[in-house]
Amino acid sequence: MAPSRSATSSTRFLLRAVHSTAFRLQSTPAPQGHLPGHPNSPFLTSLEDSFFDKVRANAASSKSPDGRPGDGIPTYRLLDGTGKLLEGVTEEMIDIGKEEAVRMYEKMLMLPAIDVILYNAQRQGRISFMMTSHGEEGAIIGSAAALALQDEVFAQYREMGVLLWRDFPLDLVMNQVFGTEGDLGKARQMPIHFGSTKHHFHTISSPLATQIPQAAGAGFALKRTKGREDNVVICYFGEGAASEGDFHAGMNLAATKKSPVIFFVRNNGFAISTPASEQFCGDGIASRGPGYGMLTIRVDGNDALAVRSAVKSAKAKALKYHRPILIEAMTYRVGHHSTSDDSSAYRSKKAVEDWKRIDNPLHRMRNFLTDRGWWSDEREEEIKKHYRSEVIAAMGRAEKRKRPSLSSMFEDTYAEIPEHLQEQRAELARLVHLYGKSEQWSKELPKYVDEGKDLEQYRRE
Ligand SMILES: Cc1ncc(C[n+]2csc(CCOP(=O)(O)OP(=O)(O)O)c2C)c(N)n1
Ligand SMILES: [Mg+2]
Repeated sequence: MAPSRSATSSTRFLLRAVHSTAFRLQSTPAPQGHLPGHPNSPFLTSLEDSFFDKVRANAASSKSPDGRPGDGIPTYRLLDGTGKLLEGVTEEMIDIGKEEAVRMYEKMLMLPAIDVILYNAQRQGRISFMMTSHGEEGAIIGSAAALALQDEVFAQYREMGVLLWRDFPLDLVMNQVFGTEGDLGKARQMPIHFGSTKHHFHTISSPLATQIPQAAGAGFALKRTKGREDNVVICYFGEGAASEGDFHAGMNLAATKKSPVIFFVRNNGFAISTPASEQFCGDGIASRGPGYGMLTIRVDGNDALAVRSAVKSAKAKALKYHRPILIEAMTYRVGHHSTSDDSSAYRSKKAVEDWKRIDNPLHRMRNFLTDRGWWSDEREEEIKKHYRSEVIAAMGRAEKRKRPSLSSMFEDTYAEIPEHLQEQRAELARLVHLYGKSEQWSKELPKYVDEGKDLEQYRRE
């Protein structure tokens, strides 16, 4: 019987792990790690050499003996798998001081602190839905740290860290997730579908890839707006979303309109249960960049410093040359897709544990800081405790707040409420009037501001 896919891939994984350990012992103390789906991608530490915008026909046809895509597109990284600078990497290349590096790591730690508590809150039935960022902390915070606070963000859903980097308050995180009257979006979105004008973070939409053409348009608008010439758009999406038609529409629009947009694809190995190996046939998503005439770079998404420097450089190039840039960040989705998913149905728990050990973005950043004397075990404990109590306190506050008033759900889309919405509002008013005192409704209504009484004025009979 043919071995199952997971058995085959875990065998491959083990072989690679053994090979890389043996290699390390024999020749170099710097573990190179590997990347999901692209174990043969060579690592580059030169930023300039890592950008490309031409299809290299001869490279594309080379295959390794077992059919994997040969050397493929290289991956830019600065740190090795343990957080040590790779050979030849200078201070100038990392270009970061203590304050910013520590802040990056602290924000990276804040993500799992929130994720663990909200994931459990969903399991306890306190919120309806949750998506975590486990494993992608380096890609998200590294990219956020490279940008100005006014650069416009179009996110997919796994990028709460960008808001945290921009000091989006924990209370607003909780108000959104719990759908309270304090939510900026008035509780009209599913949990984790954030949006904040003040933080230049455009509201997340559930339909995949819709943000890509929107980002292309926003980039074009930025270019035409006086005073915004120094800003870019960053558009995040998963490698799965890159299979949507909107990906093509957005990439082509941005390229032809020369919009200053950084398309940041998080290649985390999965679109829910579908592994990247079954989603597309090319060399990742980076291989598509030259097809759009787009300057492109593949970066180790678990190396927060490499991500930061790639995004900084991408921004500079987008502004200097008036063109969009594609960044493919290679990472791994450690958590389940969402709370509606159980990933043990399609990947082994052991494979996840192995990926967590190799190239872990949190460990690498912690070691980097510790080696410089910028971090200590005591500080680690202290900040983790601090986050835990802050997150729990903010959750407690949100849980006590009311939901927005029932009548507010009909507002804000139109300046004047059109007749069909007025009819629906009158119907809700009728139902609340009729059933409001029933056992179930009388328990539910007090959870809303005005307890449904605000609707009475709209009753038509
Ligand atoms: C147009 C559309 N099709 C399907 C879905 C269902 N769906 C939600 S997330 C997802 C997978 C996305 O994978 P990827 O883009 O790689 O992001 P990741 O979850 O890995 O971060 C799918 C298929 C959707 N939301 N929208
Ligand atoms: Mg994915």
